[in-house]
Amino acid sequence: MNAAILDRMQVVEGDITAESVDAIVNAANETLLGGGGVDGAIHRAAGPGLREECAQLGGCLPGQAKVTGAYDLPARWVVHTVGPVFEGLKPDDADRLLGASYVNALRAAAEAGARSVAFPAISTGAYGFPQDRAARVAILSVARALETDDRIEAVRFVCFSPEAARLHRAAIEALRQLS
Ligand code: AR6
Repeated sequence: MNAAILDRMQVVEGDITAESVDAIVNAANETLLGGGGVDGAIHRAAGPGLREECAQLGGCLPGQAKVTGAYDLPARWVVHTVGPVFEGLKPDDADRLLGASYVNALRAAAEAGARSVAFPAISTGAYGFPQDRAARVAILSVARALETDDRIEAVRFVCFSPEAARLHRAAIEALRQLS
């Protein structure tokens, strides 16, 4: 992997609702009507306008992504994607769906006009994806998407624990070794 691509990817530990990037990604469910985890935090911080706009969208399938405004959040847009529920899927199928969530969220953000995007660790909470496996899929799928799309200048992986941050940094370093 080209080092210049990896330099557009950054890992931080923190709360994604505080990120002042162009677009933050929400790990939503198929209804897009809010929930727990990062979804709950984003809806609480954005205010009721976000749920009203989401209610017009007709839901979202796993691996797909839809864009809304960001209301009271510092970002300009929220990109809602639905990751896979790990249990019950073949691991390869789960990987493919998780990768699609990252790639489609990135594309939707770019089409809205975003140049910087922040991601949470999609599917690694309620949806039960093993954290290390999810971090490798997240980093590889975003790196490949950035290779062919120069609209997005910076991607930030906003990790909610030191362990998640460590796993994402390790996945970037593993790709750097291949460059
Ligand atoms: N900022 C960044 N990351 C966060 C935050 C935050 N404020 N809060 C939690 N995380 P989850 P999923 C991390 O469960 O697995 C919801 O109810 C968290 O530590 O939020 O995709 C939806 O409505 C974990 O690593 O999302 C769906 O029903 C990661 O975000 C379902 O959960 C994702 O955990 C989606 O499950």
